[in-house]
Amino acid sequence: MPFRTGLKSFEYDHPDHGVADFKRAVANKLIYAVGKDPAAAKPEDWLHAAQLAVRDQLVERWMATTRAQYEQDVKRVYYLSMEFLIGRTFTNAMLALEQYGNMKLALADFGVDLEKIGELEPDAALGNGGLGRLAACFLDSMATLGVPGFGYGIRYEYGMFRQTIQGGEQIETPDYWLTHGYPWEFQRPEVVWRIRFGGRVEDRHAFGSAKWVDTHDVLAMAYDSIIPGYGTEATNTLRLWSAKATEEIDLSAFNRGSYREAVERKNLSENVSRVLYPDDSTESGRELRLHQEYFFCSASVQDLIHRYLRTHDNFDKLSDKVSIHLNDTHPVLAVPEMMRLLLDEHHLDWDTAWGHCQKIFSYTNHTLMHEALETWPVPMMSRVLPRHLQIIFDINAKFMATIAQEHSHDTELMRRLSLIDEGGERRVRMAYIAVLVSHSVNGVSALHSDLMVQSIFSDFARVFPTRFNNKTNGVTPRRWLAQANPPLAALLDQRLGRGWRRDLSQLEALKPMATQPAFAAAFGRAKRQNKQRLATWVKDHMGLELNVEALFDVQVKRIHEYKRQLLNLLHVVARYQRILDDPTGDHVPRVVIFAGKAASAYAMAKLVIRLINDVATVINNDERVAGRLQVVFMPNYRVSLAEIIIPAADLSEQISTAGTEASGTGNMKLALSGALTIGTLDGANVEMSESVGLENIFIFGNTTPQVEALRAAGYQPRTYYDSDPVLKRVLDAIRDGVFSPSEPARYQQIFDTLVDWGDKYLLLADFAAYVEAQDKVDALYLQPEAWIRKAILNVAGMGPFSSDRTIAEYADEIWHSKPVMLRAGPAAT
Ligand code: 26V
Repeated sequence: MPFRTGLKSFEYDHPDHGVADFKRAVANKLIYAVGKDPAAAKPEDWLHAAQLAVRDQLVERWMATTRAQYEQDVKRVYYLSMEFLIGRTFTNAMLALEQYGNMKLALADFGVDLEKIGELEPDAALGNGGLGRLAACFLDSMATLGVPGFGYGIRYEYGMFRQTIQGGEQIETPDYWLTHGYPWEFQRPEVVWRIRFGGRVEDRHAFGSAKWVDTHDVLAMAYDSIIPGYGTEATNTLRLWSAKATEEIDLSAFNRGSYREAVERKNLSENVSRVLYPDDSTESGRELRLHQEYFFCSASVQDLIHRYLRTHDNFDKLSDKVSIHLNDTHPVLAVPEMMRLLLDEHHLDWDTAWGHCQKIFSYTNHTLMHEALETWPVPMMSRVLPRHLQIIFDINAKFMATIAQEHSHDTELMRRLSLIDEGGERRVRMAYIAVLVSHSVNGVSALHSDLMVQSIFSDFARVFPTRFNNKTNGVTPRRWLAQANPPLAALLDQRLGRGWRRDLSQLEALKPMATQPAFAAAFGRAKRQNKQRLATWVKDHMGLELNVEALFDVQVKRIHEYKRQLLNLLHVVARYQRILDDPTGDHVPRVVIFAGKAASAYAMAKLVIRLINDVATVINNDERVAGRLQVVFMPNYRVSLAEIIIPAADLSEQISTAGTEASGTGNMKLALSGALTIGTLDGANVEMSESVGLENIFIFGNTTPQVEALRAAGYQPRTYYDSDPVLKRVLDAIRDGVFSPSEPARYQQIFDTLVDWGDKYLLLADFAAYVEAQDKVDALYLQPEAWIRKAILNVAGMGPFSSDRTIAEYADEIWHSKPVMLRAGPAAT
C-alpha cells in the first residue's frame, strides 16, 4: 500500500516560516544541498538555496494533499496538455505561501536582494502561447479550489525558442532551460512506462483484442513538480514525461560491437522529448510530433490506470474516479490508447471499454483556424501506431453504422462525419475523434463556442446537440495581479482587503471608488510606477529612453496575420505622417509597444516583425516627432516579460479580425491591470465589453456577420486603398521603401498581400474605423481623470475573468469532481 500507517516514529524537521527559520533554512541549503561556502556563493547559488528552502515548505502540504486524495478515493481530473507555459516559480511559490516578506528579510540579512536573484530564474517555457499559458493558469486555479487535478505533459529539454532581433529580423536560438537544473521538480526514476512504436499487429479480433508485436520501444520517466494552491493547504502535481532509451536497445547494439550505433540509437529514442514544437496554429505533419503526442498520452494513460487499480480491482468505477480532459486535439491519442489498454491488456469487451471512454473524456477546442485542425496521414499512422489505427477504424465503423441507420444511409452526411477524411490522401481527423468520444466539447468564449457549432462541428452539433458548451477562459489573479502588479495589489489590499486573490468578483466593490479623487490619484500613481519600471527595463536592455508621460499602447501576443499587428502598424505610420504634416499641433504623445514571437517557418509573420523594427528605427530617430511618438519591439516575449509589460499598459490592443481569435487571455490580463481595450468584437472581448460597459472600452470594426457578408460579396481591398487618402499614403510609404531605404522593395509583398492579393484578414476594411477609435483614445487621454475612472471601471469589471471561475465551471459541469478535504476542512474554504 502506498501510504503506510506503521511509521509512527518517523520524525523529520517541519519547516517553519519565520524570518529566522528562513535564514537557517537558506544557510543549510546553501551549504548542504548546493555545496557552497557562503563566502564564495554567487547570486545563482543563493537563488538555488532559497528555492530549495521554499520548496521544503510546499512538500508537506503536497504529501498531505496526495494522501488525502488517496484516502478519500476522490475523483481525479487529469488535464492532458502538450504545453504548460509556467514561467517562473520562485516568487509565485512564496506568494502562495504568504512568505514573500519573510524571505525578503531573511535574504537581506545575508546581503542578498530577493528581487535581483528572482530575475535570474529562467522561465519554464514549455508552451507556445495562449493554450499553454491557459493550462498553467488552470493548474493554479485547480490547486486553489482544491480540485484534485493532475497535469500531464512533456518535459521538453528545449522549450520555446529564444528570440533575438538582429538587423530588425527575428533570430531563433535554442532555449536550453535546464543548465542549472530545475529545482522545482522531483525526478521519479521508478515511475517509468514502456512506450511502443511501429511493429505489427497479430491475432486481431474485429472490435476486440489484438497483439501488438515487434515494436521499437522508448521509456517515459516521470518528473513531478508541486503546484501550490493559494490560501489553502491543497497542492497538486504536474507530472511531465521525459524519454529514456530502453536498456535493450543499447545492449543489443553493444553486443553487436557497435558502440557508436548504440549511442546514436539511444539519442534517437530520447529525441522524443527533446524539443517543443515552436509552431502556433500551423499544421505541421512532422512524424516526430506524432511520436511526441503518443509518447505522453500513452505514459499518462498507463499511469492513471495504474493509480486507479491500486485501490480498485475492476473497472466498474473507472468513470466515477477518473476524468480526462483533452487540451485541444494534441492529446487525442489518449483515446485509442485507453481503448487498447482496456481491450488488449485488461480484456474488456468493446462496448464496455467504449462506454467507459465516453464517460471519462472531455475536450476543449482552442481554434477555428483551418490550418490548425490536426489531421494525420493514414499511412504515417499505420507505420507508427498500427494498432491505434485499427482501433480508430473500428470506432469509425461503429459510428458510421449508427449514422447510416439513424439518417437513412445519407452518404453525404457520413462522408462529412467520418473520422477519416477520404478527399485526397486519407487522413485521420483528430478533432472528430475528440468530439465523438467526449461527453462535453467546449469552446473558450461565448462567441467562439457559437461559431464552433456553426462551422467546424456543425454536423456533429446536429447529431449530438447536448454535447457542446462554452467555458469562457480566465486568468489567475495570483500571477497576473498579485505577483505582476505589486503597486495595484497593495492599493486593492488597502481598499478591499486581501480576499480578491481567491474571489476576484470582489473587484466589483471598486465601482463606487472610481469617482473618489483620492482613490483615482492612488490608482494613477500605481500605473505610473509600473510605467517607470517598464521604462527602466527598456533603458537597461535596449538603451532606449521612453517618455513615461506618453500613453503606453501595447500589443503583446504571438505574431500572426489574423491578430493584425500590421493594422496597428498602419495606424502608427498614419500617426507619424500626421505629426509630420502638422509639427506644431497638439499631438497626444504615445509609446507603441510590440512584443511576440513568429513561428520559425511563418515568413509573413517574420516580415511583419522586420517592418515593425524598421518603422521603429525611422520614427525613433526622427527629431521631428521626438517625445510624441516612439515605437518599441521588445525581444523575446515570454511570461516573465509579460509580467513587466502588462501592468504598464494604458491601452490594450485586441484587434483580431472578428471571428478569428478564439478567446484571448492577454486581453483579460491587460484590463485587470487597468489598461483600456481598443478591440474588435472578437473572442472574449465581447464578454469583456459587456462586463465593463460599452462606454468604457473602444470597440471598432466589422463584426463577425459583417466580415462574413464582406467576404460573401467578394471583398475588394483595393477599393479602400483607392478611396481613403490616409490609407493610401500609409501603404505607399511602406511599398516605396520609406522604412527600408537601403532596400526599397523589401515590403512590396506586404503591400501586395493587402491591396492586390485579397487581404485575407480585412485590415483595409477596418482601417478607417480603427483610426477613428484611436482618435477617441487620444481625446480621452487628454482628460486624465476621465481616463483613470474608466481604467478603474475596467479593473472592477474583471471579476468574471478569473480562471477560478472558469475552473469552478469545468469542475461542476464537465468533470463533476469534488474538492479534496484537508485537516482544516474542505480545501476550497
Ligand atoms: C497548434 C500547433 C500545431 C502544430 C505545432 C504546435 C502547435 C501548437 C499549438 C497549436 C494550437 C494553438 C491554439 C491556441 O493556442 N489557441 C489559443 O488558445 C487560447 C486559450 O484558449 C485562446 O485564448 C486564444 O484565442 C487561441 O488562439
